[in-house]
Amino acid sequence: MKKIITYGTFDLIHNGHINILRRAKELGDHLTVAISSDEFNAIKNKKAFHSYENRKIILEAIRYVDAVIPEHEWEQKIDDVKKHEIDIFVMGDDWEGKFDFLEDYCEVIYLPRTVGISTTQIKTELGKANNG
Ligand code: C2G
Repeated sequence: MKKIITYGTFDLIHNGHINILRRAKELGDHLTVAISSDEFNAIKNKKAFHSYENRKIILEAIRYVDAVIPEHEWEQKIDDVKKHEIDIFVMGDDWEGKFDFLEDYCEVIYLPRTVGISTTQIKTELGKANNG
Protein backbone atom coordinates (compact mmCIF):
# COMPACT_ATOMS: atom_id res chain seq x y z
CA MET A 1 0.00 0.00 0.00
CA LYS A 2 1.50 3.31 -1.13
CA LYS A 3 1.06 5.92 1.61
CA ILE A 4 1.00 9.67 1.00
CA ILE A 5 1.22 12.57 3.47
CA THR A 6 0.61 16.30 3.14
CA TYR A 7 0.56 19.19 5.63
CA GLY A 8 -1.37 22.41 5.96
CA THR A 9 -3.85 24.60 7.80
CA PHE A 10 -6.75 23.83 5.42
CA ASP A 11 -8.90 26.66 6.76
CA LEU A 12 -12.12 27.62 4.92
CA ILE A 13 -11.72 24.63 2.58
CA HIS A 14 -11.73 25.68 -1.10
CA ASN A 15 -11.12 24.17 -4.53
CA GLY A 16 -7.35 24.72 -4.24
CA HIS A 17 -7.26 22.48 -1.18
CA ILE A 18 -9.49 19.88 -2.85
CA ASN A 19 -7.30 19.84 -5.95
CA ILE A 20 -4.12 19.10 -4.03
CA LEU A 21 -5.85 16.50 -1.82
CA ARG A 22 -7.26 14.72 -4.89
CA ARG A 23 -3.93 14.81 -6.73
CA ALA A 24 -2.03 13.66 -3.65
CA LYS A 25 -4.40 10.71 -3.20
CA GLU A 26 -4.06 9.80 -6.90
CA LEU A 27 -0.34 9.20 -6.30
CA GLY A 28 -1.04 6.24 -4.00
CA ASP A 29 -3.59 4.33 -1.95
CA HIS A 30 -3.78 6.12 1.41
CA LEU A 31 -3.58 9.84 2.22
CA THR A 32 -2.75 11.21 5.67
CA VAL A 33 -3.26 14.93 6.19
CA ALA A 34 -1.38 16.63 9.01
CA ILE A 35 -3.33 19.77 9.88
CA SER A 36 -1.77 22.60 11.83
CA SER A 37 -2.89 22.89 15.45
CA ASP A 38 -4.16 26.31 16.53
CA GLU A 39 -0.91 26.78 18.47
CA PHE A 40 1.24 25.91 15.42
CA ASN A 41 -0.83 28.30 13.31
CA ALA A 42 0.17 31.04 15.76
CA ILE A 43 3.82 30.10 15.06
CA LYS A 44 3.04 30.38 11.31
CA ASN A 45 1.42 33.77 12.05
CA LYS A 46 -1.87 32.38 10.75
CA LYS A 47 -5.22 32.82 12.47
CA ALA A 48 -7.61 30.17 11.19
CA PHE A 49 -11.35 30.88 11.18
CA HIS A 50 -12.12 27.24 12.11
CA SER A 51 -10.58 25.64 15.20
CA TYR A 52 -8.33 22.60 14.85
CA GLU A 53 -11.22 20.32 15.86
CA ASN A 54 -13.54 21.78 13.22
CA ARG A 55 -10.87 21.73 10.51
CA LYS A 56 -10.31 18.05 11.42
CA ILE A 57 -14.04 17.23 11.13
CA ILE A 58 -14.17 18.92 7.70
CA LEU A 59 -11.00 17.20 6.41
CA GLU A 60 -12.20 13.77 7.58
CA ALA A 61 -15.36 14.24 5.46
CA ILE A 62 -13.36 14.66 2.24
CA ARG A 63 -13.35 11.49 0.14
CA TYR A 64 -9.61 11.72 -0.67
CA VAL A 65 -8.56 11.85 3.00
CA ASP A 66 -7.95 8.59 4.88
CA ALA A 67 -6.43 9.91 8.11
CA VAL A 68 -5.93 13.25 9.84
CA ILE A 69 -3.14 13.90 12.36
CA PRO A 70 -2.12 17.13 14.11
CA GLU A 71 0.85 19.22 13.02
CA HIS A 72 2.37 20.74 16.14
CA GLU A 73 5.81 21.87 14.90
CA TRP A 74 8.03 22.19 11.80
CA GLU A 75 10.34 19.45 13.07
CA GLN A 76 7.89 16.55 13.22
CA LYS A 77 7.90 15.60 9.53
CA ILE A 78 10.74 13.04 9.62
CA ASP A 79 9.17 11.27 12.61
CA ASP A 80 5.74 11.35 10.90
CA VAL A 81 7.16 9.85 7.69
CA LYS A 82 8.85 7.06 9.67
CA LYS A 83 5.98 6.38 12.10
CA HIS A 84 3.30 6.29 9.37
CA GLU A 85 5.55 4.47 6.87
CA ILE A 86 5.00 7.19 4.28
CA ASP A 87 6.17 6.65 0.68
CA ILE A 88 5.46 10.10 -0.77
CA PHE A 89 5.39 13.57 0.82
CA VAL A 90 3.33 16.08 -1.19
CA MET A 91 3.07 19.87 -0.88
CA GLY A 92 1.99 22.76 -3.10
CA ASP A 93 4.87 24.30 -5.06
CA ASP A 94 4.77 27.48 -3.01
CA TRP A 95 6.90 25.26 -0.76
CA GLU A 96 9.19 24.12 -3.61
CA GLY A 97 12.55 23.00 -2.20
CA LYS A 98 11.67 23.69 1.46
CA PHE A 99 11.21 20.03 2.39
CA ASP A 100 13.87 18.36 0.21
CA PHE A 101 15.57 17.09 3.41
CA LEU A 102 12.77 14.48 3.50
CA GLU A 103 14.21 12.84 0.34
CA ASP A 104 16.35 10.67 2.61
CA TYR A 105 13.13 9.12 3.95
CA CYS A 106 10.52 9.26 1.17
CA GLU A 107 9.77 10.68 -2.27
CA VAL A 108 9.10 14.47 -2.20
CA ILE A 109 6.66 15.91 -4.74
CA TYR A 110 5.63 19.57 -5.09
CA LEU A 111 2.40 20.07 -7.05
CA PRO A 112 1.39 23.30 -8.80
CA ARG A 113 -0.90 25.48 -6.67
CA THR A 114 -4.42 26.21 -7.92
CA VAL A 115 -4.30 29.76 -9.25
CA GLY A 116 -6.88 32.35 -8.21
CA ILE A 117 -8.00 31.06 -4.83
CA SER A 118 -6.67 31.27 -1.26
CA THR A 119 -8.09 31.43 2.23
CA THR A 120 -6.67 34.95 2.58
CA GLN A 121 -8.48 36.07 -0.61
CA ILE A 122 -11.76 34.62 0.70
CA LYS A 123 -11.39 36.50 4.00
CA THR A 124 -10.43 39.74 2.25
CA GLU A 125 -13.28 39.68 -0.27
CA LEU A 126 -15.85 38.74 2.37
CA GLY A 127 -14.55 41.56 4.56
CA LYS A 128 -15.02 44.10 1.74
CA ALA A 129 -18.50 42.78 0.90
CA ASN A 130 -19.67 43.14 4.50
CA ASN A 131 -18.21 46.62 4.84
CA GLY A 132 -19.91 47.92 1.68
N1 C2G B 1 -2.79 25.08 -1.92
C1 C2G B 1 -2.90 24.93 -3.30
N2 C2G B 1 -3.54 25.88 -4.02
C2 C2G B 1 -4.09 26.97 -3.40
C3 C2G B 1 -3.99 27.11 -2.01
C4 C2G B 1 -3.33 26.14 -1.27
O1 C2G B 1 -2.40 23.94 -3.87
N3 C2G B 1 -4.73 27.91 -4.17
C5 C2G B 1 -2.07 24.04 -1.17
C6 C2G B 1 -0.83 24.59 -0.47
O2 C2G B 1 0.27 24.65 -1.38
C7 C2G B 1 -0.60 23.52 0.62
C8 C2G B 1 -2.04 23.08 0.94
O3 C2G B 1 -2.88 23.54 -0.14
O4 C2G B 1 0.14 22.42 0.08
C9 C2G B 1 -2.55 23.66 2.24
O5 C2G B 1 -2.44 25.07 2.15
P1 C2G B 1 -2.48 25.91 3.53
O6 C2G B 1 -3.62 25.46 4.34
O7 C2G B 1 -2.30 27.35 3.18
O8 C2G B 1 -1.17 25.35 4.25
P2 C2G B 1 0.15 26.16 4.68
O9 C2G B 1 -0.20 27.29 5.54
O10 C2G B 1 0.94 26.37 3.44
O11 C2G B 1 0.84 25.10 5.67
O12 C2G B 1 4.28 22.34 7.36
C10 C2G B 1 3.64 22.84 6.20
C11 C2G B 1 2.61 23.88 6.55
O13 C2G B 1 1.71 23.41 7.54
C12 C2G B 1 1.84 24.25 5.27
